[in-house]
Amino acid sequence: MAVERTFSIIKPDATKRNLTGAINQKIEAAGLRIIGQKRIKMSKTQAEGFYGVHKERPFFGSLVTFMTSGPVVVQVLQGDNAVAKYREVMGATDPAKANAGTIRKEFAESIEANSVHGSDSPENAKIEIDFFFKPEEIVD
Ligand code: FUP
Repeated sequence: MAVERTFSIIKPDATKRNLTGAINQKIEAAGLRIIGQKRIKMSKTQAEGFYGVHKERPFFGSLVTFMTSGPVVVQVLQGDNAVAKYREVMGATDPAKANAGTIRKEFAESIEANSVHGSDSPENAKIEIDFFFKPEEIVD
């Protein structure tokens, strides 16, 4: 299986409740290595750019407000099949539909405040990693 990278965000609802370590534990337990990580406050411009694909959706404004409401931890994860594997560890977007043991089932508050983001394809992973990380900030 191919070694892959994916992009992750630990969202404001999770950093606020001191869940960074608990989430990282689930990431690492799944065999994914955290090869880049920094805690930032996302700007409105960054949040609007990052979620640009959703700009016509009714929840866009609220999502941007939420993502800029507190610190986030942006991460680069590496491992076999990292994109699909992290999506499994995260669980469904809506925590009510997420499988037992997933991050969103255990920690998410709502479909918006759902604790984590993970890229949905290797192509988007590269775009998202490049959006937030300089090459020298990733050490594998
Ligand atoms: P996911 O890939 O699981 O993060 O889900 P999406 O790309 O469909 O959605 C991105 C983000 O938009 C979600 F994490 C939260 C937000 N969202 C809402 O706030 N309301 C919705 O009905 C759907 C998504």
